[in-house]
Amino acid sequence: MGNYRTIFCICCGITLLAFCGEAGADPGTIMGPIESPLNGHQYYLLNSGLTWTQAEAEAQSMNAHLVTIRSMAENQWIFQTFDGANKELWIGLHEVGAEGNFVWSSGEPVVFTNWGPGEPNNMGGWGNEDSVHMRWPGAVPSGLQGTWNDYPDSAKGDTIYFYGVVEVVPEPVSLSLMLLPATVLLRKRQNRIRRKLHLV
Ligand SMILES: [Ca+2]
Ligand SMILES: [Ca+2]
Repeated sequence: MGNYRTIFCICCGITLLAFCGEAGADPGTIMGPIESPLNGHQYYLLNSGLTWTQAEAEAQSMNAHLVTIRSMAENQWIFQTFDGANKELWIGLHEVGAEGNFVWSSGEPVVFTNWGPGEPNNMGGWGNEDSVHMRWPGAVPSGLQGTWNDYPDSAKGDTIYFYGVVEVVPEPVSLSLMLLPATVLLRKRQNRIRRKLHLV
């Protein structure tokens, strides 16, 4: 009887652990991590229904930001990787302060843009257009796909909901970590010398 009780308790424990593990998973992402061959950074796609501000907050909770795009090659990779299933994508560009002052939420300098014709035009019907998205494959007229548009901080675009793209930039290896093997060797040598001196 005691054995059955023990087995029952173990099974309950395993079930509880599995449940806790599942609850700990991030329910906000629907794709990723996907590593870009262009820069080695990891990318995720957030679930739909988030405004730009909410998507950036979700990215920051992952110790990251909405995606920063530095070249046309990166723009095309993001478009092809995440727009493939007809999605409107939030990117990390947004307007701060004066009209027209667009900055990346990551803090990186703006070295590349891919605005659509006439954009940014700040023509939101529901308020200022201060958040930037990449146009989806279904965008009309043809030719706008993959271009950028400023838009109100809304969960839904003209036709479909937005999905945020999150970029995780790997932490640079710190100098102390790079010097760690040399430090360990030096300490070992010092200890050897101390032991020898002690024997003498
Ligand atoms: Ca604006
Ligand atoms: Ca616009």
